[in-house]
Amino acid sequence: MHIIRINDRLSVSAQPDPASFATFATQGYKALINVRPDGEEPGQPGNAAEQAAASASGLSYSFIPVAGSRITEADIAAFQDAFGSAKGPVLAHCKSGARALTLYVLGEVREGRMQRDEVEVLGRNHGFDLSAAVRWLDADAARVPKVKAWFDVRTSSVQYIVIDPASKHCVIIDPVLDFDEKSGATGTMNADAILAYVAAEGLTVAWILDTHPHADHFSAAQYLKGKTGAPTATSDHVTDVQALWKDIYNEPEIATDGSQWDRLFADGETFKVGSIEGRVLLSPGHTLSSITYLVGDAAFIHDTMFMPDGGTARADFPGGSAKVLWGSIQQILALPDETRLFTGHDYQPGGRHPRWESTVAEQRRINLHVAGTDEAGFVAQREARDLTLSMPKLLLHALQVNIRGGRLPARENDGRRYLKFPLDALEGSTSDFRGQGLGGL
Ligand SMILES: N[C@@H](CCC(=O)N[C@@H](CS)C(=O)NCC(=O)O)C(=O)O
Ligand SMILES: [Fe+2]
Repeated sequence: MHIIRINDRLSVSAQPDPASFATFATQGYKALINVRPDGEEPGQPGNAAEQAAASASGLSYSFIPVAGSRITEADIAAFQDAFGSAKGPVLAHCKSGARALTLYVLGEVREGRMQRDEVEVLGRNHGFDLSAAVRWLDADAARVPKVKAWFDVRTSSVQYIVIDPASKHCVIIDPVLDFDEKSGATGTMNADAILAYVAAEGLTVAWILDTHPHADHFSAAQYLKGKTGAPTATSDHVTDVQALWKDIYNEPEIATDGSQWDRLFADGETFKVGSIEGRVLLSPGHTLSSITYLVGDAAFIHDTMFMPDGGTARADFPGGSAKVLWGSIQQILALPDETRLFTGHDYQPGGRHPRWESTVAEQRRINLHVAGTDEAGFVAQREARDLTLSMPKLLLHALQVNIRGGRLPARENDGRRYLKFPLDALEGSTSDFRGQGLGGL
């Protein structure tokens, strides 16, 4: 296996033997980046073996598995992060070295340290054909709308800004209001990062959109409305979710008419992001009021499908249905093959870095829960899996904020806000007291 030195900081290679990692460390390498999905060919050592060998040799290790045809912005950012935080020279590998070098040059061009026209020359100088990297850059430059994503590590949520470059109008989708359940502290770090981007890029926020009442985090829609003046919107079916949870919380003062949002979208309704049309598709199953936003060729599919290696969302919350979810997924998969699909969560299967963008064609072909099955098979598998999942740790915290459109409960006479938890109220949910059922006190 031949190591190709690209510059002082980076070398690339074909698949190394983990037994040589200790030698790499003595040669001065500090970090190893494995860009190769497991199982590409027989005999490949794989992530777990490489991680163990790297750790035994004192090398830092990152797993950024990509197939050449499916590189996304998240992969490029993950490579730049791993490369940028390395304490010295980095050895990045895939099968031949080409994908590792491709991820590197795409990041360098996007961050302005290299020109598009230098890419193929650099490749040729080291024996690689980087024409696919140039095609990726050209396709990316032509993509409308532009999509910028933020991954929230605490809740594994993905928040988006969708931009019409011509008018600089944008929409914000599924922003997170930070919450630490141990201390009861709320925070606006995620939302403020979005606001900073809006300001730096000179964007006008046209809409603040929620795809569904989230069960694992608070929505920052109200906070962002206060800061930008932009209207908020969600599905008109949110009233059904409000009615359901108002009873669970026994909170008679919560309005269940959706008046907490500026607009409620019916299935098929449209809105504008500058000159680009956005369309709403009702996508229930995960919740009663889940919707997909289709903006140009980009669909924000939230908790229907995750990345293909993560499968699909659970369907066991109050009002959820695996059968209904299957129908919503089929509707998304009927969009044109090249439609970009942006998911709402990524739980990083196998410990890979966070990813959130796929295409209809990819999901149809390889989604873990969808490809090669039918409705009955999907429903059986989904329901069986849901029986094994605990409720999200913030379910009871989050719903009482999110059915109020992201408003925290009103301050009480001491000036503080309080959350309220019903005990033994979620009939049929899987509790961590598995097999012992809900309490009967
Ligand atoms: N461990 C997470 C689980 C969150 C969760 O249940 N997420 C939903 C989407 S809101 C889901 O579909 N999860 C699928 C899965 O965990 O397989 C938490 O406690 O917050
Ligand atoms: Fe969800």
